[in-house]
Amino acid sequence: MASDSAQDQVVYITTPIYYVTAKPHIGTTYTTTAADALARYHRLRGREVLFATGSDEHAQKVVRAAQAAGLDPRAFTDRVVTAYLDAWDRMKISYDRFIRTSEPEHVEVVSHVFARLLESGDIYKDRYEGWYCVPCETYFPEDELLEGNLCPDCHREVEVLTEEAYFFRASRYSNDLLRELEANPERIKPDSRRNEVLSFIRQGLQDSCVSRSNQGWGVPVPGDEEHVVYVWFDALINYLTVAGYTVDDAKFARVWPPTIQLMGKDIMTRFHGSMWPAMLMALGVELPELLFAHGFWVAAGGEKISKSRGNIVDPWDAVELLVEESGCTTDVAVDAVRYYLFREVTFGLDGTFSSGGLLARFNADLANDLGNLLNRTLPLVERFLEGSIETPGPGAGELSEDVARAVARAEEGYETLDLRGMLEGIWELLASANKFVDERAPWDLHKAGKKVELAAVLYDVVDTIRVVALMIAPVMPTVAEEIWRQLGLEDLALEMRWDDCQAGKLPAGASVRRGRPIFPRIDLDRVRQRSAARAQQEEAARRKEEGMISFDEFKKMDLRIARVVDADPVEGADKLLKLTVDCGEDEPRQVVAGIAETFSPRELIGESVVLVANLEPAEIRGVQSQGMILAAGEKQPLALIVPDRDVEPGEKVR
Ligand code: ME8
Repeated sequence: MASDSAQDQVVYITTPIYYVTAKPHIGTTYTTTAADALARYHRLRGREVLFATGSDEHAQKVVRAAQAAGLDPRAFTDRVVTAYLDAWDRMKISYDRFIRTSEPEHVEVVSHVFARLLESGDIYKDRYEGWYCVPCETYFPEDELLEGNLCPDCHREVEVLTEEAYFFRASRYSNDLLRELEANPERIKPDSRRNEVLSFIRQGLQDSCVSRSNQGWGVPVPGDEEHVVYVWFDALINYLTVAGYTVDDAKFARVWPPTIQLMGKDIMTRFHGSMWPAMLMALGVELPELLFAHGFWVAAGGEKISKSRGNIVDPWDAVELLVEESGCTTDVAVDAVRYYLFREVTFGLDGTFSSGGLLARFNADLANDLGNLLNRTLPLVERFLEGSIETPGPGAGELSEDVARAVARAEEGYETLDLRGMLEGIWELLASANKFVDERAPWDLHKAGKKVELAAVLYDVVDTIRVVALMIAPVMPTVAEEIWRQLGLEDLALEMRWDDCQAGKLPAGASVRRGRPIFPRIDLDRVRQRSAARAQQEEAARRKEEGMISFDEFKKMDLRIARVVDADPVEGADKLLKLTVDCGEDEPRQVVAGIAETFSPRELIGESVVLVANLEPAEIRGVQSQGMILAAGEKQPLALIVPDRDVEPGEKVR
């Protein structure tokens, strides 16, 4: 971590650069929002931050997605990148740099790196044959494939690819890298991921193929235009480009090495944990201070959520759900989703995304704990202190210890990426503050005329809310600003600074400005009822699709016992008989039945059968038919459906 004393050093935070095949999903949003929260935290501390994210554009799957959309790759990537920028804007992602691998500056750096490694012998030309997964853009050794030659990651079929190619001599750095990582346990986190990386490297790093044949998309290999640089090699270099590598030495000196490189766990071991540091070693460049891999969000049922599997969960759906159910603003809903992502699951472990869980947390943590403290306190300040907070007399500072504990935990959480622990600490403080209001009962102090004590209690509570606003600001920037405004701190032009995360720093003279509740409570019963109704509708639709009918639909059928009183062939139709049946009505009916091949008219007369009595009348071969006789047999009638004992004609069948 860049220390405060290293004034010049920039806190450099990266997310992976994302494949621009579709819009962001919960996974990419997770990484990016986490990076954003960290970037905001460090800025709040007054540190200079370079927070970079971007787009990984030279993948084969991008070319295929472009083809499917009927666009050339450039036009296609332009379009998807716009969708990313828009999504990051809406999710309040405060990146300083959005890098596209198609940028001329990046292309230049990639060419430079490649040429340099060719020169040093760290890249060489050879033939390659291997199992390649096209959707994952990765070669896999045979022993890693799943049965049936399936990709171990996306479970699709892999192909054998043979080509002349360039190789990166990763094997040369295997031992050095292992030694380096073993000596620095803080470089890769969490420990579970670090152990995976270490055991991967202990098997010995293999030289890896870092070029593909040039199909017109990608960075050409310098001096050999028949090849382009492999998309992963190209993509990892983005982190160097952003830092000004080879193009701005002064900047590079200030920015490098990255302070925190965030990613999902699937791209740690093979890429960020081994190929990437080996590349840096080959270039003689310092390794990143921290590589951190978070876990995966899974959909209910344990399935991985990912683009290549097609089960995308759009974070924007979650935002819209909150707006719809609670009536909060879109910006507040964005903050609530951000909060949910870090509160629900320990950063580094897997989690299950559930809209029920999201709504429940909105009510319990945001509307009740945080919203309630604010909404109950401001009216007390208005009523008892004429809306204005002054420097308190003796007796204030009762919550100081709780504040200090939460701040220490939040600081540690932000620094070590324990985002959940950080939020838990803040929520413990909120619980203490709510309890403090209950116990000190400002309304009673007012009644008893204890003015000094009353002012001290309200000062402590408002001051605590101020510190909470500061501490949650990196995760919930809009909410923090709104609280700042309602506390009257915006009017005082008080800047948000982490250094003010201490009890007693609330300046005198703030006039509170009560607003609409930030988190309107959600009626969870109503949500449950509606979702039960929706589930029922969906079930009914599914049944319909499967050919099922409801009981009501069945009840519409008027089935009755009918006695055949007469039966005749239909002229010119071998299969048809014209029956006259008594079904208990005043007049017998005439029914045409396709049973002539199995039954003779004579054997039918006097027989009791089942009639569909409310079938629309029809004319069959010029003969009127008022109903249908039931028979078994799909292609041809095998048997008539008859009652097993005497029943009067007209009796209902049900
Ligand atoms: O990997 N839960 O790009 P990408 C949590 N271009 N995280 C998830 C997830 C889930 N369900 N699904 C995906 C690439 N992720 C490369 C990176 S960097 C030099 C090149 C995470 O668009 C995943 O781990 O496939 C990764 O961090 C990102 O989202 C997906 O990125």
